[in-house]
Amino acid sequence: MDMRRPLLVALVLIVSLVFASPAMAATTVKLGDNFFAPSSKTVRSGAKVRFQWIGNRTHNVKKRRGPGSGFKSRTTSSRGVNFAKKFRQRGTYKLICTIHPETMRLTLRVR
Ligand SMILES: [Cu+2]
Repeated sequence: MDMRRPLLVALVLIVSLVFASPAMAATTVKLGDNFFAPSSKTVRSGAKVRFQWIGNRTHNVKKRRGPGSGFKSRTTSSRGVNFAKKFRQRGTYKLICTIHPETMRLTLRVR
């Protein structure tokens, strides 16, 4: 009997459980020129939010309002995921790009 098969089945089961769990789910918010997409999002407590730069201009992510201590990403024009954060405390977070605070606003609800 091939002993690798049950191991493979167990591995697939573990991987699918991890990805199916809402608390472990990752959400991606894009930073374009000059907007957040989406501009409002609801996630579950414990969710990880990845911030992906897709534009050409310089942006950042800074907490303006919301539970817990403040945070701010680096300011960069480099494309890709430049910032990621787990949100555990429930509430409404107002996030902005300090370079474009009039147009780049994100409302993140953690429930
Ligand atoms: Cu910006």
